[in-house]
Amino acid sequence: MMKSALVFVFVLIAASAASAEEIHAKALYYAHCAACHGANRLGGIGPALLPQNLKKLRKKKAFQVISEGRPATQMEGVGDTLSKTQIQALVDYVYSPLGYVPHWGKKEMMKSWTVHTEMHELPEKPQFDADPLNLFTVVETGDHHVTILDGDKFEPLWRFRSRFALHGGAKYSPDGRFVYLASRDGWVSKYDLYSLQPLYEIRAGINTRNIAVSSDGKWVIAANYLPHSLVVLNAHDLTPFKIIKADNRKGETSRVAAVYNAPPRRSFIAALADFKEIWEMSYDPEAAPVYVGFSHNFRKGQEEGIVEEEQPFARRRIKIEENMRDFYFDPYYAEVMGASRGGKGGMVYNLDARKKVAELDLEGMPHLGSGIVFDYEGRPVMATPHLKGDMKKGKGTVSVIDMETWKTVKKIETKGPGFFMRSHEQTPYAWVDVFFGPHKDILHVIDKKTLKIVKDINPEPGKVNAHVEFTRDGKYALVSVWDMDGALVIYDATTLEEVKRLPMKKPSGKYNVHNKITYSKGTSH
Ligand code: DHE
Repeated sequence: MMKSALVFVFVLIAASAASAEEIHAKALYYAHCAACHGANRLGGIGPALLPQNLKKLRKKKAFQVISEGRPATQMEGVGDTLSKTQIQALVDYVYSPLGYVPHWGKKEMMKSWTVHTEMHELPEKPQFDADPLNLFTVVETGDHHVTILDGDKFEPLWRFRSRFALHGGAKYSPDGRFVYLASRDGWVSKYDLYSLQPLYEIRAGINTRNIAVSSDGKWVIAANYLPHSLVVLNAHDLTPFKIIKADNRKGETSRVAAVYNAPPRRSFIAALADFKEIWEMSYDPEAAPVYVGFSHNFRKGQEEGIVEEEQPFARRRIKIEENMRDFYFDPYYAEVMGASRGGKGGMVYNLDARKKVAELDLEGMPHLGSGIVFDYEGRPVMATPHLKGDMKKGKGTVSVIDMETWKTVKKIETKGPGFFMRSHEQTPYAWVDVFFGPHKDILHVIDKKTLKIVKDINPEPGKVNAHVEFTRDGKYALVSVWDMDGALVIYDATTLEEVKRLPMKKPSGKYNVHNKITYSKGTSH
């Protein structure tokens, strides 16, 4: 009681410039929310309550959660204690920007570091009969759980509670034994797929975009919106190795849009959301130095000195003409295709020459991150759905681009904008969902030889049916019924007939171990 009174006084003094409503909302926040969600809304045992972290939660729903709580969690409702006006004040407060970029250093990270089981305690072999390379990690966003699925029998091996709001693809160690997952709240978690248990967790950021794992299995890197940073973790136990501030030479900072592993280059590539730059950061022990300029001594005429950025993970900056929102690599990781933030087109940069080599006819927000590659008429092409289209009329596009000439081969008309696309080397078809609009329940099956839609599949009419992933051999396609009362529906990838249905809670992405670690051309990386 004493403590909350003191905090209240502190808030009043600290917020002297704020309006009466803001002070009131802050005081309510300190009294009812801060213990779990952190004094500065940065998160604690509960998720961070910042506009960036609440993007997926409508204000109306937030009002309901604050009033009634969340079932099966520690979140209790305050509907009996607070008035509707007070609850609305809390909603408005948590959706208001923080106004500064919070600090999240090694000390804060290490405070969150959690050890469930140590690496040296693990068995050598899988503790089950299933093919460990044909497992799927299925993220169920409905109740924040993850299912590890046997990809031969389509039976769950393990279901566990995940961190709040996982986002982005599951990433595996190069041998497929360990899976790494990231939450929008910045938590990175490592699990052992042989013994089906959690190992380590750490909060690498306040608002995280995605993670990538190096090809030597030594590093995990997280791209953050908050704070403006990339964080390199030791893949072994997830302890922080290096924090790379996302700054330019003028001292300005940027959000990091995404980071990916580039296997042949032995480096990570990141796109900066607020700078016209892409960065390449090498983890190759033989990496050449990255020169950043001359020392001040040289300029004063005293002593010549070239300044290098410390390796590993020194940043090689590639200047680009427009900020990249989303990107994709050619199969050799020599070139990077980017979609501009304005949604007006695309560009290709050569990572060695550090130059633009082509422009792409890619209007309408292509979702490059979910692009796939396959051979068409003897040439590699890349296919990507577009997030923009005519939702009301049910019109969308999949663009198919020749990866040698960078010309558009075909724009396939779809029944609405799609989010995810998938194929497999062993299947003649590419599958794309229609995530938005009146046909959101349909998935188009496209013949890779003719680039024509040959069938529409509708696993559950009226619901969003989306995101496909193939089994290791490409014989089965797994589709999500994206609903609280949802399912994972398994199709024979040749006959296109349903073979099994498993009930799940809003399953979003699913990731096959083999397809991911071999960087299959039909799946995301
Ligand atoms: Fe995602 C992957 C960014 C909204 C579900 N999404 C990714 C990746 C990025 C990204 C950078 C690649 C991560 C990786 O695998 O390494 N997503 C964005 C956005 O900028 C966007 C449009 C806005 C935002 O809120 O961040 C966005 N994404 C969504 C959603 O609304 C989705 C549908 C539901 C959700 O869970 O938030 C969603 N994104 C996904 C999924 C993947 C993903 C399922 C993994 C795809 C894969 O197959 O690899």
